[in-house]
Amino acid sequence: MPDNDNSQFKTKRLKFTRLDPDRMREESESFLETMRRRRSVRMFSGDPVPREAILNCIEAAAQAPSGANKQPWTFVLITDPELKHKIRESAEVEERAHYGGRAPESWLADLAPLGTDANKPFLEIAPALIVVFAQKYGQQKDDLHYYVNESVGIATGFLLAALHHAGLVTLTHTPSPMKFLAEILERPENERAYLLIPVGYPAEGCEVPDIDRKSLDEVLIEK
Ligand code: IYR
Repeated sequence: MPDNDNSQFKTKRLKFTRLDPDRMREESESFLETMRRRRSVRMFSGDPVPREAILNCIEAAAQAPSGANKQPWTFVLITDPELKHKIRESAEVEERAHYGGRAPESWLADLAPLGTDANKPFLEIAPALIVVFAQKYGQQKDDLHYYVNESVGIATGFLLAALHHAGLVTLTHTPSPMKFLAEILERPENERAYLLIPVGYPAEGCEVPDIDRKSLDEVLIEK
């Protein structure tokens, strides 16, 4: 077989409708307004969330592009209170170390405007947690995966946008190290926890840090 064997390259017609420029502007503006309202939330209500909606959001995330279409992700949806409790306990062990001296002073100073600390009650209060796992390789070690961080990052972005669009709030939580998640959730050797995402509704009177995003001029260079 030649090195660049094209016999597996099959195509199908792309489904695509062009939008007229006015409509395109409107759609993009409306999406921008929606995304502007997204905030990381740490004060959750315990109200349950519709499971179907979360499953749709996870399926939307799984539409992300990935290196060689390997789709190197697994999403674990946790609603069991006992598992949430275990995750909170283990996360807080790491976080106490982080805030109690493991993180350099400069890092803690950067976190000050966010008001975060080692207590993570939201890990039990939020009705659902989604843990995104990155698959370092496939079922076998010789089933290689490519651009795993990029692929899983894109899928996670889709997931956060989908959950927000569905009317739910999320937090991107990164207890570090996150090894305990693979252990508690009994994930196989090829998977590493990428992000822990509490999902739900904001608590009554929920407050968020008074911080802003950079303006377009600060993030855009046009040539
Ligand atoms: N993982 C810790 C610390 C933390 C780190 C960063 I960078 C943040 O943006 C926020 C928190 C925690 O979750 O508290």
